[in-house]
Amino acid sequence: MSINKTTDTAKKAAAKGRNVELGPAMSGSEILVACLEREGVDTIFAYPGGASMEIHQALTRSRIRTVLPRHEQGGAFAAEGYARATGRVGVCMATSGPGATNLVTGIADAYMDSVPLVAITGQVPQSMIGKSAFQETDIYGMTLPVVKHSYLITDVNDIPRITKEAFHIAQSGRPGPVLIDVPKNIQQARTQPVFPKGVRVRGYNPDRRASDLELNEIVGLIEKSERPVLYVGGGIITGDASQELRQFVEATQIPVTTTIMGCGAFPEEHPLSLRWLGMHGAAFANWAVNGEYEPHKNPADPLKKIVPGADLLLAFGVRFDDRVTGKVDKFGDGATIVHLDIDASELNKNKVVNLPIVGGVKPALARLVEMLKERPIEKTFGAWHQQLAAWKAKAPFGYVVTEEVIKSQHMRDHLKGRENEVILPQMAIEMLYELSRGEAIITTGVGQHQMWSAQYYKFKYPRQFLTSAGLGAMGYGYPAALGAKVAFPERQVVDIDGDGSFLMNVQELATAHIEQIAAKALILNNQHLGMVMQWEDRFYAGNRGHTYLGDPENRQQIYPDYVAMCKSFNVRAERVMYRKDLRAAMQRMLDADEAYVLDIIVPYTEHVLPFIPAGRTVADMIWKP
Ligand SMILES: Cc1ncc(C[n+]2csc(CCOP(=O)(O)OP(=O)(O)O)c2C)c(N)n1
Ligand SMILES: [Mg+2]
Repeated sequence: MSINKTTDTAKKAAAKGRNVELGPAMSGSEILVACLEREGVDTIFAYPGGASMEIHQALTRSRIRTVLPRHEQGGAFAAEGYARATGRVGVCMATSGPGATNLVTGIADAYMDSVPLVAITGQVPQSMIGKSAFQETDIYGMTLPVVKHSYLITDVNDIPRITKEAFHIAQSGRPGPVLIDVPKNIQQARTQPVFPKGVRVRGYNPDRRASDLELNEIVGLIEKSERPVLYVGGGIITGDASQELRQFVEATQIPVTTTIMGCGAFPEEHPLSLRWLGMHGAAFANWAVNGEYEPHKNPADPLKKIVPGADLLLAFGVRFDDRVTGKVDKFGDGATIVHLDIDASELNKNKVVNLPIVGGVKPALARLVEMLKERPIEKTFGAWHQQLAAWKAKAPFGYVVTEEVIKSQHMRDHLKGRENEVILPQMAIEMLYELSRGEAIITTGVGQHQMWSAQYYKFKYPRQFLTSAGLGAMGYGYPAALGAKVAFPERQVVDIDGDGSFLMNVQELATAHIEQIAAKALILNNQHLGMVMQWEDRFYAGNRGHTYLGDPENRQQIYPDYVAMCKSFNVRAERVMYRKDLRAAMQRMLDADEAYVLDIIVPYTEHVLPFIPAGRTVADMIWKP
């Protein structure tokens, strides 16, 4: 056992009663697990291998629950699901090489959507690094562009400090993923650990606050405005500011639209909710922000605004993502834009705004509410609310069962003479909303079903809708549901998935069964990569470029057979074809106290509407069903 200078100093510090705890001598692996325990970690999603099995050995002696996913990507997504549902750090772990690279998509996802994640990877022994050793990959280098921070541990004595910093960095300020790469010799080295109680990272100051001067300016802008709109996002949820947002909205009567990341940040049934905006968002939200234009057939035609949109856009905890803005210079072009964000690097990045403010949304909204008590807004924005009501009435989310659907070969193949009993994907989600009374935690894959989930399930609470928004990673839904269900065993957790997305992490059915995690999956099975197919229909004259998922030799059959597949995993499942059977089947799924898959056969001919084609403006929005 070697105790180096760091430890000696720290030991002395401990002896002097400084803010540290001195542990008994143990291995690096044991120290790491002890650190996780001190961070309050109750669950880790971890898949072992040669370079991480030492840590698994230590985990067997810990009270931390280790969930064994059946693929590291599933483990990373599950950790994210846990983190998004709780707001606490999600923890996943993998071995070096392929185990580590399998985590990368999850890490990138956490980065894009600001999810607090600590990803631990085993690494080959330090003496082997750089020698193309068996299962060596430079995971530190590979993940550099998609982490908030990362560490390669080179001294066993650094484990407590690094772990403490990693958790602090992952969850403070704008949350994100932190990677800790641990060489095997460090895991095996022994020392007497010194656990710090506090943490300070030089140069890192996540607690930024807007000044009163800046906030006063916002109040002044509201007083001058006739048509204000709040455009809020995931920052409200990660910043735990929903309560303050609601108070601010009620004090000002300013309507709220959210990003997809922000779904649930403000109750979607509230009269001042404009639901979510952007490419597939509510037409009325897009008009509220941008104004209504004369329908625009040809991108070269001049734009003609017929009703003005917002004159003040309060962009709080958002990042002007292209799926929200479309053609960015036209976005909110009639408005004075205030952008408030904890991450200074987001300000003036995608959109140059009139008033950029660095600061956390929670303290800013709380302070604004206080200021408004002393200086209430005199206006009630009556005319603006009337205009918004007119837009809501003109273009609510809606769908119709068309002749095209009923007469399609696909429906004739599968419904066999009872095509009138067709289930549209939108209907299934509406029914889930009704039967779960809007209380379920919803996860999704990526595609049309994801957009319809956000449209037809109305979210009441923050952390209720867990979706891969920025990265758009298919395969996210079911493992994320497992993570959320582990965190909240008493709540209903339902993955609304696509057949393509579900198949990407289908192995996690084994995790669900073996670990007894009762997450449900509702597959909207259209036998296609529906969202890509929609673009084919709109922009490539319907030419199918490898978007059919069924068996081309046998189009009458649903392929693959998810019910048979679930059977092999010992997971309960049933297939529903006809509308008359849907309600009872869905109720059976919701009532089950174990994992359950409902495979719902739906047409592939539906398109998600509204639709603003990428890079275009609200004038190009297709919204009539
Ligand atoms: C990992 C990954 N690969 C490819 C894509 C591109 N992509 C976006 S949506 C989509 C189709 C998804 O199909 P499905 O899960 O069945 O959902 P649907 O659109 O049919 O509802 C594809 C292939 C992606 N988002 N993620
Ligand atoms: Mg599909």
